[in-house]
Amino acid sequence: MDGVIKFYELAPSVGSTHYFSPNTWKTRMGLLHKGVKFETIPATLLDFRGDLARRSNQPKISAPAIELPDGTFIYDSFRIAEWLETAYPNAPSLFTGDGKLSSEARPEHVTIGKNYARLTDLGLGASKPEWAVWFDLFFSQLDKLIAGDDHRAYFMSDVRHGPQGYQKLMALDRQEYIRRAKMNIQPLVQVLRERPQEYFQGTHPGQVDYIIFGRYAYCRTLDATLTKEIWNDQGEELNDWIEKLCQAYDGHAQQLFDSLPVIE
Ligand SMILES: N[C@@H](CCC(=O)N[C@@H](CS)C(=O)NCC(=O)O)C(=O)O
Repeated sequence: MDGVIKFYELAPSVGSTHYFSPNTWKTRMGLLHKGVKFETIPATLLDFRGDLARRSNQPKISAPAIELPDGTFIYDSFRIAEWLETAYPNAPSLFTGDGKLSSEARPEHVTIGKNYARLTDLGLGASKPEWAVWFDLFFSQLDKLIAGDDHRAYFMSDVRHGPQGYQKLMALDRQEYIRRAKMNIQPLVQVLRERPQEYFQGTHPGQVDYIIFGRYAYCRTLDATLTKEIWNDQGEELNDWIEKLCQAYDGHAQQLFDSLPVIE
């Protein structure tokens, strides 16, 4: 593809590049996997609701979104992954986990890999409060990142979280959520233990890995100490997998993590 793809990353406030969104991380890793040249453009929640909704002519646009050189917008991390898979056939498949090119992949292999990724995406990869622990547990850290009167008003509003939603999220028993978050991680440790040295997608990383890594990155960008306790300290296998993905693509994720200020 000629020209650079624009990758709209979710920024917590104007001027901040503290990228925390689990969904945008899925796309960031997918773009790197396919070797796509892309330019990161920070956009706040209000930019998505206003400017980007207008320019894309897609009122429900959410983060992540990409804009192709011809002006076409694609949003939703899974839709973007499916698009990348077909638009870049001469790069490794995102769904087979065998390191082979998409053009060489058997369609049924891609379908199975895609179903596995989708199930993970709608499960551990999803952020819905009350069903997933992640959004709730890290909410008070995220709250500290959201700056600017307009952004704070929108972030705290009942439109986003339902009646008294913000107050309820801020008042949670975090210890109970930490316990449940650790339970969520157990299946991951187990799978890696059963298939030593492999990735979730297979012998090579794929969309399933990027979805899980997106969840990790969300935690890591909001609270590094708690993330170590919940993720890295639960098993050597998971710790090794995290390390491999942090160092992948010239240490892209590691560099981003290292550049973040600690949220006090
Ligand atoms: N399933 C979607 C979820 C996207 C999503 O919920 N993005 C959030 C940020 S992490 C968003 O942009 N929300 C817009 C809003 O709340 O106004 C995906 O994977 O792309």
